[in-house]
Amino acid sequence: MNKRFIWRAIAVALSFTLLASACGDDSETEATPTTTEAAGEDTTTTEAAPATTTEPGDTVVPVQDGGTLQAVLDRGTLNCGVSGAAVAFSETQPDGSTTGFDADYCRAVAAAVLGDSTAVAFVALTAAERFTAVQTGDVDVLIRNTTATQSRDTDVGMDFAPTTYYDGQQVMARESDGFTGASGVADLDGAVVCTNAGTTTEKNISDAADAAGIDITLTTFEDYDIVMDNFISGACDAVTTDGSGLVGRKAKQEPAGETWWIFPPSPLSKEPLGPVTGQNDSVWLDIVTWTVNATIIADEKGVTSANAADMAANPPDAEVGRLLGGEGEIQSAMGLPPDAFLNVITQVGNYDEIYTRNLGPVGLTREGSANAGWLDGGLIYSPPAR
Ligand SMILES: N[C@@H](CCC(=O)N[C@@H](CS)C(=O)NCC(=O)O)C(=O)O
Repeated sequence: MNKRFIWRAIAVALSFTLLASACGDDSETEATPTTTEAAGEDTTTTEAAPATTTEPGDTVVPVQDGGTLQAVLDRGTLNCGVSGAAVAFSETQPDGSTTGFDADYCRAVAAAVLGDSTAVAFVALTAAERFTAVQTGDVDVLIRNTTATQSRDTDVGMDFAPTTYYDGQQVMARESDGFTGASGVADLDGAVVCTNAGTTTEKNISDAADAAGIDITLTTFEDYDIVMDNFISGACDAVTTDGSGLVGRKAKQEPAGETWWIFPPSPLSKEPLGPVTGQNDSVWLDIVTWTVNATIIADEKGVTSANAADMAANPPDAEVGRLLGGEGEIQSAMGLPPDAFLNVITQVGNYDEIYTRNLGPVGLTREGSANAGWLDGGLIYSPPAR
């Protein structure tokens, strides 16, 4: 290990020991399918999927029980899992309200289902807590900087709606520590690198350090606020998470007179972030999926919160007419009212409005990024409302 970092490794080990009892188990805590089944018995908002065994040759009937939709309609409120501490994505404000890009997607789902974007109960969850909350039905949907991965989709008991933000993991360190111009994991040899537990982040950085043939001290905390406290105090040489998270934290927390360097340009990983639902409620997954798609189609077609009502009355083309509830509407097939997506766009806005309002202020621009629309060279694309 590089000697200039050894004292920091000792300091962070001590601070970590002190914090461990307050933060609980900081080890990888993604819940297992066993947890899902046990916790599912307690759920009041979703029915656990029946245990089935499929033999070769069996006809597989997709589960379409609509349980979550009915639970939300009966309750009159959407329980939406967020971070509450993710800058520009979901931040709990001093007055108790929740703001941000992810929070607005919670509002969009509430507008689609309940006709009221304010009918949301935000549930702040740490990364380590979030999957159990989906599996048990404590939240109807999780919209919390969550990366879609194969194992989360297939093994952890969850389903993923379309990506709302294409991200990638990056690293941030102090320029005064000599990291100016650092561009790769190899520059972290001997460093104390901190992140939060229960994330793709902790696994990716270990893999990247191994691949680069360097030694790092990786320390995880349950809460990203504590990660940043340790970075600011100097106990961590570098922090790592989704690039959007680092940009947000730099915008909000960089002390005057100090410069934090975000290693450019290649991310360590792909982190496609999007909403998550409990497994095997295909009606509910359709609703969340098409709510996201509706915001993307509206963006592509120039339908905004300001003009959606006019566009509904005089649609510029048949797809916009269908999307906004006119003749040929297809929202009813999901159990939604025909004007569900008109409510989404008028009350919350299209994709660009949601993005620009929340992510623009911290400097996350769409132009030239994967989050540009597909017609502008980006990846934001929806299948047609047909
Ligand atoms: N996208 C990754 C990381 C998610 C994550 O926890 N990101 C951090 C940094 S943006 C975060 O949300 N922090 C806020 C918090 O801990 O509440 C994952 O799904 O595992």
